Amino acid sequence: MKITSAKVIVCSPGRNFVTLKILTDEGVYGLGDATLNGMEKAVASYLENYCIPSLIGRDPRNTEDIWHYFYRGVYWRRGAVSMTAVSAIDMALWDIKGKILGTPLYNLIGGKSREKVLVYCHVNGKETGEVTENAAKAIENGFRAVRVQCGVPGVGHAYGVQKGSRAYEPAHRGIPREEYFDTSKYLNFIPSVFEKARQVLGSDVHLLHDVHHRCTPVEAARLAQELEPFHLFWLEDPVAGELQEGLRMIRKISTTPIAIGEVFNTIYDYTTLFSEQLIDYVRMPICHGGGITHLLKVFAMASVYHINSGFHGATDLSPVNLAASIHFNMAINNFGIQEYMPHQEEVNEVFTINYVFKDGFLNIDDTPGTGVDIDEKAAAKYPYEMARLPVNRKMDGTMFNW
Ligand code: EZ4
Ligand code: CO
Repeated sequence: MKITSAKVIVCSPGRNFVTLKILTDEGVYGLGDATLNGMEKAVASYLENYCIPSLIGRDPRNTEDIWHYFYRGVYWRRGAVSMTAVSAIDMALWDIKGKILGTPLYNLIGGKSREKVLVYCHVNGKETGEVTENAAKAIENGFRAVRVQCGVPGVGHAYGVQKGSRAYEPAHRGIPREEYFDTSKYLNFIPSVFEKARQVLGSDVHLLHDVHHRCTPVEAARLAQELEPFHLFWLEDPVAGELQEGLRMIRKISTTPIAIGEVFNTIYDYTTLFSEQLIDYVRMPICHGGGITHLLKVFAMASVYHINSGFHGATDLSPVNLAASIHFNMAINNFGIQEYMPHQEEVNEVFTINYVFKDGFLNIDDTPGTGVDIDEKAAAKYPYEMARLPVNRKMDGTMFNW
């Protein structure tokens, strides 16, 4: 069996997506998600100009060798752009493997450890009352876990909080916007939101919060400690992760569980975090973290240290990635939770999906491979348009040093 060609499909049904399609001499093809929010064309170019030419003629069943070819075989290892490309190639090859063997992806990586996957949704609002109302609605709609973000008094635009009634989307068309943030106002305010949320929502629902790396270690430790009485499921990205040792201070001071890694891309970002048990959940998604092949290794190592999955699943990751995440979560023992934000309607014109949300869980069917398909004609109706994530400054204009 041989790879005969591959193409990169860039489209923008409401937001930009990059999809890799690998075709074979047996007529079977596989799909991988290569979307990197705000850097789509960089990944597309790396795939088209450098990766695809050396994929042609290889046997697509050799997922392990091909992974090492594109990771260790390349002099300039790691980095978000190249790892997104490696991930997309790997996902597409596992999709092909499932299709030729006639079985869903989860069967290739351990079978079912559970029947369905617990998810959390996003809830936010401009002020505490709106947030708790929206959370109550989410719980009524079946969610058992909600991520709570709230506007901060005195801060014009808090990242992670949607504007008006539009679907939440942190990237904006054109060059990056510059936004302003005040960590001290944020730290003073956020514990009161969770106090109110627990009063209104009770203790059963899982509450999560995303700091989006906006604290120093000592600030994050204070926040984790002050949130302790409200028993969060997790506190996400409390600090930027480049300095793994920075997590030590948070751990020493608080029992609030920690999730990190949506911007990480290899196991080497986690070695200290795992071996010193500084975190509880791994956020690194299939489409940025080296695909199925690499994440199987990451989660084998994580399981030794009682660390579970908590994959990134915002709407800037395509349905191909979400389906792969569900398969992965179905199969591994150390599953934690999956982030789930439903995609906009237009996205479903382009991608056919094989998963469904019910009563707080995502369920996936037994279509062979990953089970998601792309309609290239529909994709062509939505051409790419540049959109970037914001740049952040302190209130006095200083670039943040998180
Ligand atoms: O900011 O996906 O946990 N979710 C998040 C997301 C990220 C975006 C960045 O592309 O932090 O909202
Ligand atoms: Co996040």
